[in-house]
Amino acid sequence: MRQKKVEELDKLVSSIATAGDKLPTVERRQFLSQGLSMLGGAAAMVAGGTALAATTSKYAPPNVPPWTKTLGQGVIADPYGVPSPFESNVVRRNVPWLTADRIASISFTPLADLKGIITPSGLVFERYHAGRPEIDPDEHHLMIHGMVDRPIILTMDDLMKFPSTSMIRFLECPANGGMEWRGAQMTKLQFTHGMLSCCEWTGVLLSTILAEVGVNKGASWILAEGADGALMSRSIPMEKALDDALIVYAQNGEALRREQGYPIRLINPGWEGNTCIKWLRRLEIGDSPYYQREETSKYTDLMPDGTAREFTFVQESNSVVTTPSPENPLKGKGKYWLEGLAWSGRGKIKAVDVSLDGGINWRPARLTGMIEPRALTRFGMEWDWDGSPALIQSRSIDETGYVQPTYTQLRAVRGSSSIYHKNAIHTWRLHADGSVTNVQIS
Ligand SMILES: Nc1nc2c(c(=O)[nH]1)N[C@H]1C(S)=C(S)[C@@H](COP(=O)(O)O)O[C@H]1N2
Ligand SMILES: [Mo]
Repeated sequence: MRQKKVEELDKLVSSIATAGDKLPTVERRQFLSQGLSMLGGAAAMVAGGTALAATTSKYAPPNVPPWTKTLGQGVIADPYGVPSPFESNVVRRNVPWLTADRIASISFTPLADLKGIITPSGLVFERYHAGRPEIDPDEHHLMIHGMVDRPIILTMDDLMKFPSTSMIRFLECPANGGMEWRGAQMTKLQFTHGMLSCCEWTGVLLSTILAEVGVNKGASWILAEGADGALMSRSIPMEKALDDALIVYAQNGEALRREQGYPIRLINPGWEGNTCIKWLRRLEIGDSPYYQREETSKYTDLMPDGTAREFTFVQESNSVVTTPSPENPLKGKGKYWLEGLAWSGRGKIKAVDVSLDGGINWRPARLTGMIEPRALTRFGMEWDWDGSPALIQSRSIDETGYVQPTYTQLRAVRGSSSIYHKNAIHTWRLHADGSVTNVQIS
């Protein structure tokens, strides 16, 4: 194993050109390393080999806290349950300078605070092109027409009569991380990777509906259109429609949230979130793409030779460490559970490696919990932090053998003018005081 000293690691932190002229200083990278001051305070005790912080609470055993001496709240204090007030920091947030208003905008999932792989419905990121419409399901319809034998208009009641299925799949905006690509360095994990969520989606396979209407020979594309003011629409290839595209009416066990497209949306598992049309009102079956705004002037990838790639549907494999992260700094040296999320639009995650020295040495992490195709997958690693600065990275490998690229590898193919589909290996710089900042290593 090659060894690297802290000072040498510093050299690895490349200074990428900040296209940040347009970006406020607060979100720019922090260039300077912090002093190597050791962390004071926090007495530690060792239990079962793990260093645990000594509690100073007056309610620690054997003392009895007040909530044990009184009766608690009765049932239905909250007819619809809400998180503890002590969790009030766990909320969606936006980046005000990113969009002109909150109508055509995006909010980000607080990934640093989440556990497991399911994103609670109230924390799923929101992306609107014309705001969130309020739709009465009794007044909502889904029209299916074009190259079909039996065009139909379905009510929501009609839709419920078809066989239903459920799948846990991630949803990611292809612009996730796009600001990093352009040189801005967001200060939090919520903003570097938070255009990402994972839910159990329930509904009717699009293939079931297509069988009902009878697709004509030669039909190869489907236009999916939303009922919002943007009439957001995308062209979906027939292969995806016949594979796993789902018309979704429920999310994490209850009706789809308004933010996610109530009463129905399309989910194209593993594909860019933009194709997952919300408030779905129309499916037109045709024999060529429809070249809508969101697949021509937007959501295409400008390549180094000046051409633009279109229809880059798949979200390639990606990963990020969630602890430590800017939101989850370390509190003194000792044992930790380093963990993160990995995902691939092509299937299951096969392995995740973690580096603590900016990509020089790698060691395998453990995949924990459920491993579903095209779903967020948890990884973790036991780690005894000796208190020295580190450059923490994760690298995912999916079941197709695809390995998450470095920035150098990604830019070699894609150049520097892209926004969408940034899946380069991410680096957190852990400082001696346990704080974590966002840096870029080429
Ligand atoms: N009708 C409609 N569908 C839409 C959008 C929209 O603005 N209108 N935004 C798209 C984009 S760009 C993304 S990334 C996803 C986001 O889904 P979410 O808001 O449920 O996270 O929805 C897509 N579907
Ligand atoms: Mo998006």
